[in-house]
Amino acid sequence: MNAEESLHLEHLMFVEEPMEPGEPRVHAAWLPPEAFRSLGARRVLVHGDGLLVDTVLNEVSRACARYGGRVWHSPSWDVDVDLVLALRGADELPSPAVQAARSAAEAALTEIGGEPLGDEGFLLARDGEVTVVLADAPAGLLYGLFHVVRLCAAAFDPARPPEHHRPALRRRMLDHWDNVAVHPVMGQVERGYAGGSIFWQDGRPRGDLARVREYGRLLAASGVNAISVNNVNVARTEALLLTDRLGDVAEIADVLRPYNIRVHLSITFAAPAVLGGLSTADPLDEAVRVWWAATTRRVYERIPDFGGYLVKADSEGQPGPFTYGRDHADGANVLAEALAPLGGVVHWRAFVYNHHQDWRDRSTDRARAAYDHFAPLDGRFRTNVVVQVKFGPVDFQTREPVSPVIAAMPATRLAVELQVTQEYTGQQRHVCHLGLWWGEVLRFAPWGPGGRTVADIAAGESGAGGGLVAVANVGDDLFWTGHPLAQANLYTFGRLAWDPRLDPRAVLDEWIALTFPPSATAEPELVGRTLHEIMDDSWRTYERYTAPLGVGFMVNPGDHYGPGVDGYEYTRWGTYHFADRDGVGVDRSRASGTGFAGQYPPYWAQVYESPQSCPDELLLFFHHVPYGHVLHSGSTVIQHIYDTHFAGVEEVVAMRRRWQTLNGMIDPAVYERVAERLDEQVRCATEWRDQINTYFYRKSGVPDERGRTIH
Ligand code: GCW
Repeated sequence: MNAEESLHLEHLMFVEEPMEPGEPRVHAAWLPPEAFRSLGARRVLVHGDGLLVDTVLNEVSRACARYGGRVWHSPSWDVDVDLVLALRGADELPSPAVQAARSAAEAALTEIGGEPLGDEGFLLARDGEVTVVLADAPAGLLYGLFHVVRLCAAAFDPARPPEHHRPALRRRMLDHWDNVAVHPVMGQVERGYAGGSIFWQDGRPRGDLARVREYGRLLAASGVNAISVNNVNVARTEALLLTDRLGDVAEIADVLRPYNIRVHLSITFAAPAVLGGLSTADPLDEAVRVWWAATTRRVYERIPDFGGYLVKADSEGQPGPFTYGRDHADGANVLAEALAPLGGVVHWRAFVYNHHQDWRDRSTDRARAAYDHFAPLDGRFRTNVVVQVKFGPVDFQTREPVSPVIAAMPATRLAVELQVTQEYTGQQRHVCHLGLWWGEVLRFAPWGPGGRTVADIAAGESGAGGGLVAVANVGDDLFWTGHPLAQANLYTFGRLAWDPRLDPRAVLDEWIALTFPPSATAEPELVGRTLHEIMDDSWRTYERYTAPLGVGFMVNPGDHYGPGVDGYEYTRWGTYHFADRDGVGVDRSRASGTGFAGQYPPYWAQVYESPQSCPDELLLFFHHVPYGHVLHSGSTVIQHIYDTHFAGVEEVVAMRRRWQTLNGMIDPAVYERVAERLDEQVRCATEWRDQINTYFYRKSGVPDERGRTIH
C-alpha cells in the first residue's frame, strides 16, 4: 500500500473531524462513515416526531450528505423512496406508494404474529422496492436504523422476509468504574486499561461532551440503554455527584438522552451522614428515610429520566447497613422507597464477602459468600430493587462456574454482571474475545439441561427481570479500549444483552463488517477470516496459558496482571489454590469440603460434587485432586497443565503471525497498535507458561511426558 492509499484508509476509519479543534481524531469503532454507505446512497423518509426521531433524522441526513442519498422528514412529501422509517402512531403519508408500503409492513407484522413492538422493538419488512422500518416508540426507530446500518445492502434485498426485533432484556447496562478524583492507587478509572475517563479528569468533568455523545451513539448501535457514570467504590468527591455536583451528572444525561441511554449513579450508603449531616445512615431511621426521599426528588428535578442508584454496600470497605445491625434488604429498600414514585431502580450488588480472611482458616469459602448473604433475603426486596450478581461466585475469573445465587432468588429481580474491562483476562493488552464465554454463561441452565437459562432469569417473566450489566472497558484512549480488538467485547456485550440467543461468532461478524467495512478494506474476506482465526478462540487460548482447570487467581496481587502463582496464597482475600507436593485445587464438595457445591439446585450440585462427574474445566474449582488424577480428556492433571501451557503460547505466536498478514490491508494505526500489543501478549504468555509449568514441576516432581523445556 502506498502512502496515499494508507492515508485514504485512515480517513475512512476515523470520524471525519477531530471533536475539539487541535485534538487528535478518535477511532470511529463500529460506526465509521463507511458503514453508512449503503443507507446513505438511498432515498429515505423519516416519519414521526420526538427527540429520538430527530437522532434518526440526523444520522440519516449525515449519511445521505456523504453518499449522495436524500432524506425527507414527513409528512408533506409525495416522493418515491427506498427506505421508510416510521412510527406507527404517526399520520398517514401523502405519497400513495409510500403509504402502501407502510400498510404492507403492517400486514406483514400481523402475519408474523402481530405481537406489540414494545418500547424498543421494531419491524423490518420489504414491499416491492421499499424497505420499511416500523416502531411503536421512537427508541424502536433508533434501534431499527442501526439494524439497517448493520445489514448494509441486505436491508434492501427484495427477497428479505419480514423480521421483528425486540430486546430480550429490558435494561442493558454498562457500569463505569470511573473516579472523578484520581484515586491514589486505582487512578482515574479503577481497572481501566484504556487511559483516563471519558467523563472525569482530575476531580472535574473532562469537558469533552462531543466524545460522550459519540460514545452514546456507539452504545445505541450496540443496544446498550443505561450506564452508571462513576465507580461503585465511592470516595468523597464522587459522593458529591448526588448533591452538589449533580449538575455534572445532568450534563452527561442530556448528551446521552438522544441515544436512549439513561444515566444511573453509584452512591455511598453513608450519604445521609457524609452529605446530609445526619448522625446516622441507619436505613430504618425516619430521618434517614426522609433524607433519601428529599435528595432523590431533587435528583429527578434535575434529571427527569434518571435511572437510579447503584450500590456496593458492606463490601471491600464500602459502608452499608451492617453498621446498624440491618441487612441488605433493609438497606436496598430505603433507597427503593425513595426512587419508586419517580420511576427509578436500585441496583444492589451481591458482591459481598469477608476480605479479611485468615488464609489458615479452611472453613470460610469466599465462593459461598454471596449466596449465604443473599439467598435468605429472597422475597424481602421491593420490586424496584435489582440484586446485581457477578456471573461467577468469586470474581470475574477467566473460568468460574455460574454463580448459584442466580438460581436461588426466584422472588427477586436479578441482574447478571459481566466484566467487559479485562481485569483478569489480559487487561486489553491481550486479545481475549469474551463473546463465547458470555454466550456459555447466558445459556447455562441452573436447574439442569433444558431448563430455564441464566438469560431467562435476567430477562424475567415478561421482561420484568433485572437485565444484564457489565463493567465498561472504555477510556479516553484514541481507540476507546486500548486494544482495538477489545472494542469487539463492548459491541458483543450490547448485542448479547439485546438478544442472548445470538451466536457470538455471528456478532463478531457484524462487528468486523462494521469496523472494517468491505468497501474500505483491501481483501475484506481475508481480513474477516483472519480476525475470526485470531479472535474466535482467544478466550480459550488465554485460559490455556493462565490458571488451569478453573482454579483462578494465580495473578500478581494488586494489579492482577501476569502470573503470580502464590501471589494470593497467603493473603486475606480468600482466593487460594492449595497446591502442595501431591495435588492442587479447592475442595468445595459437600462430603469433604466447604459445601459450596451444595448451593446449586440438585442437578448441578450432584455433577459438581464428585471429581468423576465434574467437568474438566472446573475440576480444580471444586476439588483438590492429585497431580496424577485422570481427566475426562484422558490426560493427567499435571500433563494437562504442561500441554495447555505449551499450546497456549504456540497459539499466541500464531495469532501474531496471522496479524502480520494484515499489514497494509487495514488502517495502519490499528495495525500498529494491535501489533505492539501482540508482542506484549507473546512475552506475557511465555512468562505465564514458564512460571506455571515450573511451579507445578517443582511441586510435583513429575516430568513432562514430552520432555519439553521446563525451568
Ligand atoms: O474484581 C474486583 C476488583 C475491584 C472492584 C471489585 C468490585 C470496584 O479488583 O477493583 O472494585 O471487584 O467488583 O467491586
